[in-house]
Amino acid sequence: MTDRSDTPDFTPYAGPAGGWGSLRSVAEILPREGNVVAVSRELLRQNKTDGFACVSCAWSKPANAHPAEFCENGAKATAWELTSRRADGDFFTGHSVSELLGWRDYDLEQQGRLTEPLRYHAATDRYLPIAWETAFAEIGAELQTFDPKSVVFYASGRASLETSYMYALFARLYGNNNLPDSSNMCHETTSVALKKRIGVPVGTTRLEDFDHCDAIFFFGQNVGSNSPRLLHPLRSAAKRGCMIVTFNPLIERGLERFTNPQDPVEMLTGGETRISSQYHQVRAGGDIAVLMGLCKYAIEADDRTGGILDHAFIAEHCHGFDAFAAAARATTWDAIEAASGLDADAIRAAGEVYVTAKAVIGVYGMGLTQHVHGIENVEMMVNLLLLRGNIGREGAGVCPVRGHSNVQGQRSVGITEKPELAPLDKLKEQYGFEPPRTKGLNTVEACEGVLDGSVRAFVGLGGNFLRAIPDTGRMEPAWAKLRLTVHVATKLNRGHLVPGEVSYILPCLGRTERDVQATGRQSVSVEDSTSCIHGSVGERGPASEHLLSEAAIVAAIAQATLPPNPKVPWAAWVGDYGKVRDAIAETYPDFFHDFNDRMFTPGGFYKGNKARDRHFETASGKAEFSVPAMLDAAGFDDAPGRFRLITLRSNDQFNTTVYGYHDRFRGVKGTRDVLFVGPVDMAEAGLAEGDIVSLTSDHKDGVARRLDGLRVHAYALPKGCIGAYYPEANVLMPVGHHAEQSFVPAAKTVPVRIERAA
Ligand SMILES: Nc1nc2c(c(=O)[nH]1)N[C@H]1C(S)=C(S)[C@@H](COP(=O)(O)OP(=O)(O)OC[C@H]3O[C@@H](n4cnc5c(=O)[nH]c(N)nc54)[C@H](O)[C@@H]3O)O[C@H]1N2
Ligand SMILES: Nc1nc2c(c(=O)[nH]1)N[C@H]1C(S)=C(S)[C@@H](COP(=O)(O)OP(=O)(O)OC[C@H]3O[C@@H](n4cnc5c(=O)[nH]c(N)nc54)[C@H](O)[C@@H]3O)O[C@H]1N2
Ligand SMILES: [Mo]
Repeated sequence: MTDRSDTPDFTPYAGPAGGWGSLRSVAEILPREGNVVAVSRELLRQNKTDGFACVSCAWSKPANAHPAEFCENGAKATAWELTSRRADGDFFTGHSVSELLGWRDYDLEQQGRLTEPLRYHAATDRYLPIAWETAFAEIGAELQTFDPKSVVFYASGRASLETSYMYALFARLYGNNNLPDSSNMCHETTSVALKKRIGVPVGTTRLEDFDHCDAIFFFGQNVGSNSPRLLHPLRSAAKRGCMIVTFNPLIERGLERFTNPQDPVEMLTGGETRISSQYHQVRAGGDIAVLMGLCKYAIEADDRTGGILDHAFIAEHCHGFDAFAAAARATTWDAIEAASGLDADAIRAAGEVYVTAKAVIGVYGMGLTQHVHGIENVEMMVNLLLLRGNIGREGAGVCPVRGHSNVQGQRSVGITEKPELAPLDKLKEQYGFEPPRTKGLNTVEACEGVLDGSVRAFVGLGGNFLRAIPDTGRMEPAWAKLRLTVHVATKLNRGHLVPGEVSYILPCLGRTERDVQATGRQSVSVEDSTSCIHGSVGERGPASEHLLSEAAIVAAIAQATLPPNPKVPWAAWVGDYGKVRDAIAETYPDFFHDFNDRMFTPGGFYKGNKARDRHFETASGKAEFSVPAMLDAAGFDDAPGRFRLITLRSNDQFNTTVYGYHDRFRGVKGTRDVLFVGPVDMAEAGLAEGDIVSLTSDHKDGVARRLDGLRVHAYALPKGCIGAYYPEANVLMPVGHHAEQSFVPAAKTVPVRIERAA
């Protein structure tokens, strides 16, 4: 059953985010996955202290959880995991891999949960069931044959802290730091920029700050679809008069208005809360300019009247203010208008909110991080907040909204390609080995390694790497040349269907499922976007009796690959995850002391954050102002016929997982093959609603890349900006087009041209 249609419907959506629409959407999705009763029961346990941590986004989980502490998309993610469908041995016997490669992402995952370990059989071009012991023995024997430098250990940000710790240790014992994470495509820009400027790689805001701020500056994050639970604190803030100023090329419904589905009065009276007090449709890549305009406004107001900037804070805690202030004064409004696509008056109106607000939170997402100059975007956000001392006090702070439910946590327990971020000396002492000290491969470098043949093997702890990365058209043929691919997964996806010479799919338990090991029932833990650690216990019976936990799979591969080391008790760890937590506490005593005792603290236990306490562990020992060398984050010039393609998530997907073909808030029904184009651009390019067009790459490397069969849909977008869905559009993204320094693919400004069908 699919809601895809050959005659898709485009009708603007009139409702708010949340409200009856979200309940209806959940009600439509649940029966599709079967198991309505079971899923409904599980939803009541979601994000509760004694329940499981939602498998969808990483937004903070309150201590006093609402009876239904989930959102539309969290419900979909849970239903997706608990589906009654199964992609079992018969399914794989019945379909060749080449055939499945022709299926859509939706249809692949719709086959349901994987039930048995599978090995690729080249002669019949099929994945066929195999015994776990055989799989582990073969994978171990293969891994022993490689130069460690040629093997990549990827993690998608979902696996627990326990599994992630074991996985990172395994890679280092094996001999490399090749530990790219989904974060490398996501908030690595944040980790690099914030670390450099305020000394911590994460946000400084806590959930309770949303009760005390009087303005929120909201850049490039689609709260209604991607972190709907954040709508609750935003709604409360808006209701008590907090100003929310939004910058986004698209008008996203969740940032306009919201009806709380958990508020009976709002639901029954059709009440809704207006979220944004100002909404500015900045051009894609225009945020450095916007933020410079806001800073200029504040600095010049202070020059005129004094009393605007927090000079005491700047003097005591900041470095580089004078140079930055001079640069802001020298930047002209003309230049700001040209790069941002906004009127100077609009930015000044936002600036007035900033200078009058006592406490300001700066929220942002992929709209800032996924650009060639994404680092400068985040640095400018820091500059803005520093001007009025909006870091390190109540109701204020920087708030990157993380993606995967444990993506921040994976970095906290050693999944990083950067050796300086892992406590290598501590690991050496704890486990008696010489950890590798050379830098490992990030996602972009791993892709380059696959293209040039220097990467020979890929192990994926979850995710859909080959579909999420850029340049999928070039990457897939190169990928097939790998010697070994191993995927630990819950559902079939396209990345599994380009097997290396030797290839395995290893099916694992999901977080909602009961995990019983030698010492009994196990729990795991995750870290949310605001640095709080939560325990999580799965309750449901496993999707298949053959599934193993991720922890057990990682340990078994490690044991089959590595020489025995009595200091690394893989079997004991798998038997009792509490022992892994003890090991984590020993490696990271500052953050994880008394881990087992604290893991079920309501609201999570807080890791602490030095910048929040105004201890800035940067090169200068102070928070650093920085002067950007450019105002346009795109990293390429405008040219006639060249568009900035924004790759978008629909309201019916979780990354590469497509739940359905509706994007309710954007009024799209029945298709994902859409090109959103602004009316002026449509007229200039001679396009009409419904025209079928292609996009071609317009990157400086001259490589031919194209995506056919997109239906033009008129949509309010700034001039020169167009939108299409990820991951379908990834074929247009050059591997080399990424944020400088952080290497995050620049998915929000991809240079393309529109070609009309012949
Ligand atoms: N339901 C659901 N939830 C999810 C996910 C999902 O796919 N589905 N994914 C998870 C993951 S891993 C992540 S990282 C997060 C992603 O969540 P977000 O950070 O919200 O990411 P996107 O949806 O890619 O886009 C963010 C917004 O940036 C805007 N934008 C694009 N370009 C620019 C720009 O140049 N400037 C500004 N100011 N805005 C811009 C877009 O219009 C869009 O509204 O969500 C997580 N949660
Ligand atoms: N063009 C473009 N590209 C992008 C982005 C963009 O905005 N635009 N966003 C980027 C971002 S922010 C991210 S985070 C990446 C996402 O990249 P990934 O994290 O690699 O991709 P996902 O789609 O989240 O992975 C989905 C798969 O994870 C597996 N899975 C689900 N749950 C579990 C589990 O509990 N355990 C295990 N082992 N496997 C599980 C299933 O098999 C499922 O098919 O994509 C990036 N790519
Ligand atoms: Mo992400």
